Amino acid sequence: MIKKAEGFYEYFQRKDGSKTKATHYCAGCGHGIIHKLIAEALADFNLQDDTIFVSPVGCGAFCYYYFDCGNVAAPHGRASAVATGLSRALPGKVVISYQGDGDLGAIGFNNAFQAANRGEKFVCFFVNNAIYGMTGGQMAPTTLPGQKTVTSPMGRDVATDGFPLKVCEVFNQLEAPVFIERVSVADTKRIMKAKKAIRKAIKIQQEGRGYAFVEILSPCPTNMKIGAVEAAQFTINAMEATFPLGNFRDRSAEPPLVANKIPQKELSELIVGSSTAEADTSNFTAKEFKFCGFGGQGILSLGLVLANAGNSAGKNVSWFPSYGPEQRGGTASCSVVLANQEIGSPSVDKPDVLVAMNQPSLEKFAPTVKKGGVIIYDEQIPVEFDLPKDVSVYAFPAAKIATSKGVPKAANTALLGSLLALDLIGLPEEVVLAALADSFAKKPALVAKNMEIVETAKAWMKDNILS
Ligand SMILES: Cc1ncc(C[n+]2csc(CCOP(=O)(O)OP(=O)(O)O)c2C)c(N)n1
Repeated sequence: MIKKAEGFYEYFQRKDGSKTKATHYCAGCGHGIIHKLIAEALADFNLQDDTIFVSPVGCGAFCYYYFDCGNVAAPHGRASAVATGLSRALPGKVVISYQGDGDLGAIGFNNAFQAANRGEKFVCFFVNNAIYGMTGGQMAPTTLPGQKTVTSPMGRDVATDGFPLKVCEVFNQLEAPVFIERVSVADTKRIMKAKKAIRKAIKIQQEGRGYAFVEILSPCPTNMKIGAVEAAQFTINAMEATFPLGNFRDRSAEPPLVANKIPQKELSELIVGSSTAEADTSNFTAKEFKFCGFGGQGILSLGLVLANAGNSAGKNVSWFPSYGPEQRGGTASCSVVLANQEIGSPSVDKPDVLVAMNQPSLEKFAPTVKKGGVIIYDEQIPVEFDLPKDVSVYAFPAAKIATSKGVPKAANTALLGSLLALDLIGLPEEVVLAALADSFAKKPALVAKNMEIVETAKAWMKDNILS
């Protein structure tokens, strides 16, 4: 029966809010047919409420106007990366990445290739029309040798433009994909085969079996500047010579690949700093720190001491360094999170505590500190800007204390002492000091001096701030 697929919305919205029953695709274009095959499958498998469809940039950019399921729009070339995130965050859901040959084969190739190589659990529908459609008919990675486009007016020259990218053949070299097939929607017989492959790939998702890839050859009469019948003929006669149809792989009946299990002990040896401590389930408020200064001031090591201390105390921890382009002297910062619960992002945009060792970093990060948070900076930093009013700010003589103890480079250790004095870490002091001592494992002679600096810093805080 010829009717609109039930997986579509009843009316298709447009940008201006108006509604229509027609798609935006040109006559003779394959996108509409492919949409219909997918929409039918989603409805037939009762999957609409469990599917997230990732629209690309390209002619398929408006998929979210058509498919009555969850929808997310990805930037150009990033649909496979977005699909990776969605499928990992929402296990058990069906995730569909829909991408053109410009989108997947050019700007997004590495994203798509790596997702396939990792065997992410989503299906990628790759619409190969041998041209950039939406932008007006430029040469795509899949443009055929000799094919004229607006950017290859003399025809694609393989000597300068390379050969058409055969994505199925490339992906077929990878271990992880479960299903790879190339189909076409250029005539009815081919559409029936495409329908089967599309349904199979979606079923594989429904069953959680792994990565599926379906390349669909699709006519683009508008950009090829030919009629719909000729475009279909071109797709069959010319495109199939370069992109032969067929199934490359179907491992859907085989048991899923299982990662080599690494014994727990070895794993903890592999992951630097992995803890054998019992997970802490006590009442602990997650804390986010930002340490910043010049490269070489020990900012990253200071963050690492905190992260290692948290690790020994059974917390979830993250330590996320950020370097300027220079090796020494450039700005460096690191974000540290200590939490009982799993850490969503290691990047700290709004720290509870900011420790700043140079002026540019203090100026940059001070406004980001959470209301009610704390800023500690070296008192030698000239402050020629307003510091936030709704946080506690301490100008602390870190460099002075370290220098007075004969180790000017240990200002970072003095700052650790100030954090302990103000009880900003929330971990037992002995755990923090043990992590500090560990950080000098290769220079044990420095441990005692650094402990002394911590004590002096704490004493200064007690005498000058806390008394
Ligand atoms: C980062 C970025 N680069 C370039 C573009 C321009 N752009 C939009 S769609 C497109 C190519 C689309 O071609 P294809 O993926 O083959 O899809 P089709 O339109 O043919 O279906 C390009 C280059 C963009 N939107 N964003």
